[in-house]
Amino acid sequence: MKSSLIRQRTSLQDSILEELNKQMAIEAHSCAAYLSMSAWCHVQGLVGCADYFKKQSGEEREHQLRIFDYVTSMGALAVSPEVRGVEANFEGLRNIFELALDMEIAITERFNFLTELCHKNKDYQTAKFLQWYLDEQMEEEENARRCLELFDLITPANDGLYQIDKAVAKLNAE
Ligand code: OFO
Repeated sequence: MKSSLIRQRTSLQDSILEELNKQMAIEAHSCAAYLSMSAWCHVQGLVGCADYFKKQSGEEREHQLRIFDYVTSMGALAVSPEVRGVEANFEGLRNIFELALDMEIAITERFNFLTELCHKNKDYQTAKFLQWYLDEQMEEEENARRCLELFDLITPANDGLYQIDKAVAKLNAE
């Protein structure tokens, strides 16, 4: 490869690059996990929830690519992640909602950690880039929490599941 084609790394420090690549892998895992939840909902006939989780999956892919674009635009190497350990079977819809909320809370904690790391290393540019994710996580956690609330508000007998499915479908439109 001609050396003129190799881009110079700029201000992105190794420790931050490593964590951003790790975060891309986490977003890719969330993307696959939501798609798996969507598939499960589909075979249960819960099409509203299936559409909701499919949309969530697409958003996680966008989150991954946003980091990919940032890392590459900084002249550093973005690593395309391998995705493993995606659950395909679930105990029920409530279990899925609980897993989704846990996943989003864990991701919020990751972005808090990443932002703190940037401040410690005086990388204010990446800290600014991460602010979008912190805002996004508030919304993601709120939706995941709302799904669980719906489950508790509407008795999950058979007709209750139908109502939950319709109510979750509306979250997509908001
Ligand atoms: Fe990308 O973690 Fe949810 O939003």
